Amino acid sequence: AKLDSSLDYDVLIIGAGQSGMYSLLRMRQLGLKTRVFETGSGEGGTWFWQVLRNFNWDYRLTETRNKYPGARFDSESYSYIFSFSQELLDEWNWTEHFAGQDETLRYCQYFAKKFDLQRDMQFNTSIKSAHWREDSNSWILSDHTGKTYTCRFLITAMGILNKSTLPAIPGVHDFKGPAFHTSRWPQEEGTLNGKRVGIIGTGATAIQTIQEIKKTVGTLTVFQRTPNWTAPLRNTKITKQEMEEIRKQYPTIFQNCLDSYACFIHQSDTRKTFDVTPEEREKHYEEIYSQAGFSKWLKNFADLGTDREANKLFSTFVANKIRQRINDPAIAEKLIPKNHGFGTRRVPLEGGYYEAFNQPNVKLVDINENPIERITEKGIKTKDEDFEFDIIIYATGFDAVTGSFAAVDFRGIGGKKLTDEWSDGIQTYLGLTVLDFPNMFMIMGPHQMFGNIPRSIEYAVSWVADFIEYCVKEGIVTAECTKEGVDGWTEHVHDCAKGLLSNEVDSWMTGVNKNIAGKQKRTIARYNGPAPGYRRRCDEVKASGYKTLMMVKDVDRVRP
Ligand code: NA7
Repeated sequence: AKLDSSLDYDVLIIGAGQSGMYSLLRMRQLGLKTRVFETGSGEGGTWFWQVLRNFNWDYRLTETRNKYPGARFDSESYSYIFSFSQELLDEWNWTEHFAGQDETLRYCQYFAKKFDLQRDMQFNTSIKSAHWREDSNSWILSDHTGKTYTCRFLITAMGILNKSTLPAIPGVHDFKGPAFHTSRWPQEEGTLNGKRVGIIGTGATAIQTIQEIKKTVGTLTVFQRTPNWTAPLRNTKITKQEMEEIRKQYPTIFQNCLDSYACFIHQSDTRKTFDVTPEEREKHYEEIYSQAGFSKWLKNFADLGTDREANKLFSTFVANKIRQRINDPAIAEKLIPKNHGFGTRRVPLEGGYYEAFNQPNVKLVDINENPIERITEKGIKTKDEDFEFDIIIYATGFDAVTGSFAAVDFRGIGGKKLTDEWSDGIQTYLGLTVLDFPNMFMIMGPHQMFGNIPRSIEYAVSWVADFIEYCVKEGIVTAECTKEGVDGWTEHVHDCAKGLLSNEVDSWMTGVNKNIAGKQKRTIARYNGPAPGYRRRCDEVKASGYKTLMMVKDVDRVRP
């Protein structure tokens, strides 16, 4: 039975990635009539593809996917999955410590199939607007065709990195050959074989791409604006026997993730950099550097991210590792970041990235010295050189965190626009709700804990599901946060960010995207405090019977 027979659905969910899939499962378990809308033609979110219809700049291509060469986890595969079902853990076997995109997508598809999720999913459907209707305590959504759908509760599960951005460079549409963003990769095999390729960007995506395509391109020219600190991923295959061992370790793995600052498997060292002797320090640096995954970042001394001198020491250590791998010292210096310290931006992980620059057919262009003037019909024109390419790749990142919200016309009480609500800075309550947007819950919305995202997703979906269950049981028709709650939470989120070196650096994590007019300045877009603290605060709200939320019961509504 539906909560309200006048509505089409009890719950609507935007997005069929991991957040949307798990939300659907939980809503179904509550017996609620639920539907998921997804722009792409299948489930899996980031690990599938995003937009088929909304092409504007890669219009020459018919089928593209977020499947660039080398796309894979930088987190341990077995920490990047759902933990709630023993059956899932028993059935699924990983073949690599850091799974590639294919394997992760297969996991998402397996998950959807296992719980028969597709029957409540509507693909190739872009939600364009979501408006709150005060008279009926409900949401009305409309899709790209103008079709509308109504519901009591709305869950946004749109992901934090899916609205890709092209560089704001003159002539970006002028190039006559294939030019595409990494997340819209054309699927024809061998696209790059023997070709003259130019790539703009040196973020996590570019690094994964470059180290893979260096093997097949004719020539590769890398346009770098800001070098990133990157360190070896050290990926290996998982044998059957090893997988059995991992399976036995799952409870410990998930507990470690829960206990750690950002939900990762690695525990930070409790010592500070200058608490130990230089010999001990060097030994610890070597040890974590030799390990796989984010160990160099997350198992570092406790003050890596807060103490400038401590950070400088480890940065120098990594710089020397980089120098050892590059033949030309001048190129090595260009690839070593000078204006920010190790770990103050998301640390991309690599396997053979630096060696690409030892290849005679790979060229590094530092665009600070030699700026790009424009994209031309034949390639890229810089101040000093006119490059001709067969293909241009834009590894230029995303309109992160808020981009997917800006793409939908969200209206709350009194027609208030969500973009207006956030125009002077993001404000939320728990990162899960927004003032004057009743019955709307955000999974991986701003001011929420991100870190190891599937861990954060699992928590956020559970919190929201528990709250919706409470509303259903109590006959609550509207639930919303208070101004007081929002102010307190926003202040807390800002407090958590104080003293972190990462907040002194431009990156998508500090809300900066130089290609977007409204994102030139740093903001606090994510929860920077420890994940256990984030969860404790949300748990407290639940334990208090959600006293900090304003709720209206059905009986209140019908009262004269
Ligand atoms: P990122 O990390 O945002 O990287 C984008 C890269 O593109 C970065 O090197 C940018 O340089 C560069 N960029 C962007 N615009 C331009 C222009 N106009 N000119 C030159 N260079 C430009 O995106 P990714 O896709 O690599 O990674 C995003 C996340 O996805 C990643 O953290 C993972 O968690 C998954 P900049 O640094 O801004 O100078």
